[in-house]
Formats: sequence, structure tokens, C-alpha cells
Amino acid sequence: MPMREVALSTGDRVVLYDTSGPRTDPAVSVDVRVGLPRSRTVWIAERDAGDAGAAGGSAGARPAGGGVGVSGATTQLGLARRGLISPEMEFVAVREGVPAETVRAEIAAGRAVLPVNRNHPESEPMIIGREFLVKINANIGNSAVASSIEEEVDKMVWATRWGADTVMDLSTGRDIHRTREWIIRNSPVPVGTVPIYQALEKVDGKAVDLTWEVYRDTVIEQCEQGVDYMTVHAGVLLRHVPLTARRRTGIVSRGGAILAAWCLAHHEENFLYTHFAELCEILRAYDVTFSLGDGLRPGSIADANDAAQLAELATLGELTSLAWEHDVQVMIEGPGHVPMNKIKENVELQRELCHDAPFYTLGPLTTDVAPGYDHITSAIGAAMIGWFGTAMLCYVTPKEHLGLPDREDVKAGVIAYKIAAHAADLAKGHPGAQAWDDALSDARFDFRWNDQFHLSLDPETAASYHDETLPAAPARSAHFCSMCGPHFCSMKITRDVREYAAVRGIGDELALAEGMREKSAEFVSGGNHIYLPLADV
Ligand code: IRN
Ligand code: FE2
Repeated sequence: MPMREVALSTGDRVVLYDTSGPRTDPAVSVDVRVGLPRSRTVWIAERDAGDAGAAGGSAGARPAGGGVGVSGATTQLGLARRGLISPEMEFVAVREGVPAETVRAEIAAGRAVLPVNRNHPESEPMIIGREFLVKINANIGNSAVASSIEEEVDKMVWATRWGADTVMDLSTGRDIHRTREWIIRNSPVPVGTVPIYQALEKVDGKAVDLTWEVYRDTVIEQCEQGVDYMTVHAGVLLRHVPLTARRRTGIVSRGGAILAAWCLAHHEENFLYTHFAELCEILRAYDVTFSLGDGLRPGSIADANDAAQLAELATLGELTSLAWEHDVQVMIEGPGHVPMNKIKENVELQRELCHDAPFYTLGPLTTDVAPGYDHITSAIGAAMIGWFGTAMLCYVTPKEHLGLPDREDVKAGVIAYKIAAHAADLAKGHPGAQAWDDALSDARFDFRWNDQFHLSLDPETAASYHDETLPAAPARSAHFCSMCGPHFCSMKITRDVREYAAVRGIGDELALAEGMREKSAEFVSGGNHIYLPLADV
């Protein structure tokens, strides 16, 4: 089970959810050119053997509460609907600390997805749904003008090291196929793509030359490689395009703009919409999950929740039902740029129009005025929308709107989104979420600095900030830090007050008043110095 165990100086151990895969296990060494161990191969083979056999198939999956085994149920949705608990469902149940039956029931109802392409046996199963921990996605991928395959694989490893639950390969430049192959073979988390990007490369970047056939072949190629979920902008309909005409920022989705251009040039309905049932059959064969794209998402605060956005959302709801008829798992992509007062409405409408399929949003950015800091403008919106029930948050890096993110931008984006997701987990009262905060708070209150660093989202930064002003080793056990100095540490004073009260047998209130008087006298007699020379501490 992929868990990160933090050994504390007290002898206690805190177990944290971990997305980094076998690479961070000291006992495992991984050659990038070979890829990760294919740990799910056995489960997949067992299921295939069961499906090929007669009734009672789907071996490896156990019936839940007396359910019957049915063969031919290739997708997790199909299995769940037939009352079967797959090994993947058992895995995520342990990972999330919930009963396996909850996992099965949520998948069966379409309220959660478990994206696992049968051709990506290197991945560690995870679940996306409002009843579970809020997940985050990191976008990586080269463009025509920057970065190499090695750099992109390194970004994937780096993003999962910091906590990305899925990665999307949005490569558009040369070597798209090879880049993706390397990323998938090395990825412990589900990998998503937007197939229209590669299809566009195949027709030399001319949107009008796109055809259903080119697109279909691209989807099959990517399914074969092991892509776990795909963004499909099938809700950008011909009749929706005029709704964007008077927008402040028009169509900002890459995929949305490509399909709108195609629809207008041919004056025909979007081929993704007209061929959607065929697409369902392809995705079903590999158990690839739909991420129905928000090609008409608002790209500015002014355009939030407008007619174009909501018309597309209604179409995505219609397509959700169609995909479910084919036993294909679905999540719904959402915005974008939304002011805080319009965020809740997004979740409510999405739930209603898309029948409770999991929501997966890009931020949203809560203001347009901070290029260079859009990981922050969007983490604010992401925390709120996660709290309201969004299941996965697509990260935004500081380079959003400005350029291709590098390694440091990827880390900044992932950390910002881990904060948003965990804050949402706490607010939603996810069982177990607060144990992590409690452990860190205890370490902080007890001045166990190393424990505090080890428990933090970014231990390296926390430790280096601390050491910047108090670099000597004893400072790591000192009962203060350089923010307040030894005499003004609120936590130290609280502890002193508690001891004082205990010794004198008086209540906390009284002790506080008396203790504060003593502190004040101590401060005055010490010469009113707030900052002491390092030698004194
Ligand atoms: C997520 C929610 N809404 C959009 N996204 C992500 O944006 C999506 O998953 C993919 O990574 C990217 C697609 O961008 P375009 O093609 O819609 O701009
Ligand atoms: Fe934007």
C-alpha cells in the first residue's frame, strides 16, 4: 500500500497518503528507460480470464453483499454496477480508509471514478469523488518551443513527489507519442491527455482539416499506450459558439477553440458530439475515463457563469447519461475564472445538470489581476470549490498565462493545490484529515522542530526558513524561534502558565493574569529588548 510513514521523535508514527510511487521507497531502484514495476498485471489477467470464461466470471473481483458475478464487465463502473468489488476498489478503500462497499457504491452511482486503463499496469489505483479525499492534477508536457522528453518525465516524477494525484500530458510539440510513452511507463498515478491536441498535429495544425477518423485513430493510439482519462470537448456545439461572441475574453480553452473553429468552418455539428457513442465503445474497451471538457469555460471574471458556459454544461450532462449507458466512467471539467461569490453556483449547477458525476475544475482563479501569482489567485477558488464538493482540482502554476512551467513552478503549483485540497478535506470533515494537523500542531507546541518539518507539506522549505535565522543545531530543540525570540514565544508562555497553574493549584484564568504580570516584570527588568543577540539565546 502506498503510504508515507513519518517517524516522530516521540516514537509515534503518522501515516500519510502518498502519491510518489515506488521511486521514493529506498528499497526500490527504477531505471527510467524500463519504467515502474507493472504491479496490476495479475489483476488484469485474472479479470480477463474470468471474462473469457462462462458465468461467474470477473475473477479477482468479489461479490459485495451477495451480488452475482457477470462476465464481460470490463470497466470499473460495469463491475461496480453488477455488485462486484474489484481489487482496484479494495486498494482504494484501504488507501482512503473507507469500507470497500462505499467505494463500489459511489462508483456504481457515477459519483466517483477510478481511472485505470488496462494498459497502464504501473499505476496505483486512486479514486476521484466527493465522498473521498480531494485530489489534485498537475499538467505537464512540452510545447513546440520548449523542453525535452527527459525534462517532462522528470516533471512527472517531481509532481508526484510533492503530491500530484494525477498528471496530464499536454504535449503539443514534436515527439508527442514518445514523450507520452515515457511518462506513462514511469507514472505511478493515472495519466490524462487531451487527444485533440495530437490529432491537430497530425493535420499540421489546421483545425479545418480535422476529421472524426483522424481523431478516432489518435484516441485508439493513446488508449493502447495506457492513457487513463481523456479530456473530450464534446459539449462545444455549433449553436453554442455564437453565445461567446460578446464575451470579454471569448474562448480560452485550447480544445474548445479548435472545435469551435472546426464547427464554424464546416458549419457542421462537432464530430465529437455526433460520434460520441462510438467514442464510448472505444473507451469502454480499455476502461478509459471521460473527462468531459469545458471548452467554453470563462477566461475572465467578467465571463463567469455566462450563457455559453452553462449551455455547454447542460450538454455535458446529456453526454454523461450516454456514457453511463455504455458503462464508461465520467467526470466533468469546470472553470476557469470565477469570482468567489459565483463559485458555489457552479457546483450546484454541475451536480444538477450532470447527475452528480464528479466535478474537476481548473482553479478557479478568483481575480484576473495577478499574473505571476495565479497559483495563489486560483488556490483560493480551488479551496472553496473543493469545500463545496469538487472532487479534483487542476493545478495552476505561477507561470499560468505567461509561459511553460519549469520544475520550480510545478512544485509551487502542486504545493498550493495540496493546501487547497487539504483545507477542503478539513472543512468537509473527511474522516482522518485532521489527524495530520493535530500531529503537526502537537509537534509545534512541544517545540519538536524536526517532527514539525517532517510532517509538513514541504519539509525542505520549512527547515531552511527556520535555519536561515537560527542555524545552530541546538536551535532545532530550542523552545522558541526567531519570529518572537525566547521571551515572547506565545507557545512557551502558555506552557509556562500551565505549569505555574499546576504548581500553585490555581485555575488557568487566574494563572494567566498572574503569569502575565510576572512576564511583564521580567521584560521590563530585562531592558525591553524584543530581539536578543544570537549569543544570548
Ligand atoms: C480542467 C478543468 N477544466 C479544464 N481542465 C484542464 O485544462 C484539462 O483537464 C486539461 O488539462 C486542460 C485542457 O485545456 P483546454 O484544452 O480546455 O484549454
Ligand atoms: Fe486563464
